[in-house]
Amino acid sequence: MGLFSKVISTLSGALAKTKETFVSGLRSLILGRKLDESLIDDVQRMLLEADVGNKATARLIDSARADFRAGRLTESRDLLEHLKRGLKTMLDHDGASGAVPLAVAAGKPTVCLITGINGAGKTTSIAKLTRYLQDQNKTVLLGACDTFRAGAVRQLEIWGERLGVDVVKGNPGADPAAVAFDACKAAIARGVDVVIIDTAGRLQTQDPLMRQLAKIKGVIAKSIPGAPHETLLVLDATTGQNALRQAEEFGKATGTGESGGGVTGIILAKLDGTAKGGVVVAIRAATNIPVKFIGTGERPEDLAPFDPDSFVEAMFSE
Ligand SMILES: Nc1nc2c(ncn2[C@@H]2O[C@H](COP(=O)(O)OP(=O)(O)OP(=O)(O)O)[C@@H](O)[C@H]2O)c(=O)[nH]1
Ligand SMILES: [Mg+2]
Repeated sequence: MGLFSKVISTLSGALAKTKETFVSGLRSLILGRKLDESLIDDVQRMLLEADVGNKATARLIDSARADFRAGRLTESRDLLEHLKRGLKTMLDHDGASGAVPLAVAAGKPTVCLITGINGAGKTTSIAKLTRYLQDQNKTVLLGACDTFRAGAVRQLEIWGERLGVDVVKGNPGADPAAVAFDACKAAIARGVDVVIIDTAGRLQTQDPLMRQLAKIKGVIAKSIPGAPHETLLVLDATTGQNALRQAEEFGKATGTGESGGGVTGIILAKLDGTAKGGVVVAIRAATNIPVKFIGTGERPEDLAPFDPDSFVEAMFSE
């Protein structure tokens, strides 16, 4: 089996539930029926039910309808191919195909700040990201800046022990920005490649906590110019349209774009076990934040760079 097909078959297993509702549903809806306006209406409804979102659904359906009316799309089985192509094009970031890579700082270390709401999968995703970076022969240091939740530091330390990476921590209740500062300092002193900063869960509507996040960022930027190089928002795919709203609102609340500010990428966790995988399409259509990784389980190896082509192939594979 080639590398591409291996990736697809692994992904395909993780996406089983999404495939069941989304693609199998589409297939049984479309195949065997005549292609007409009412079939296109039914497909539209199905895409919305699969959490693909209003914007993305409108784009896919408008283009299918236009092609149907112009006589370019005549067979129902071609509609499936049309949707597949449309999804791939829509998921490509800024017209470029392939996964959007993690930023790499010009000098060491690269700083990745991890944020998201409570229980989204931040700490577990950090463990997975660590494993991913280790597989690329990068050295990693973790900063335990969730000084809020009892047990959060210990949870990160346990991952650190398992993965063989050091964790910088403060006293319980310590200022998370001070811990972030210490982590950056230690990373510079030890010459590690990447420092990953864990933070407490917060809602984008909690002003004091959002200000605290800004303070953490400010301190990181002061100790390492240009950092954090990545601010990764972890979203829980099982929450469907809620995850989409968080992407939109966290993006706004933290600003967008320039280095050191804004959400630079999304880790979409818990894609396994959910039928709402279509949300990745909704996020892509509604925000300009690239989904950089997808989480497909609770083990360190259950993380994959988000590659639109293999994702769509896996979704449509039988
Ligand atoms: N199935 C599955 N479970 C996951 C995935 N990612 C995280 N989890 C589980 O989700 C739960 C919460 O994960 P955490 O990593 O602790 O989440 P968090 O965002 O750090 O939570 P707080 O620190 O409390 O805000 C844990 O039980 C994880 O094992 C995933 O990709 N798939
Ligand atoms: Mg956590």
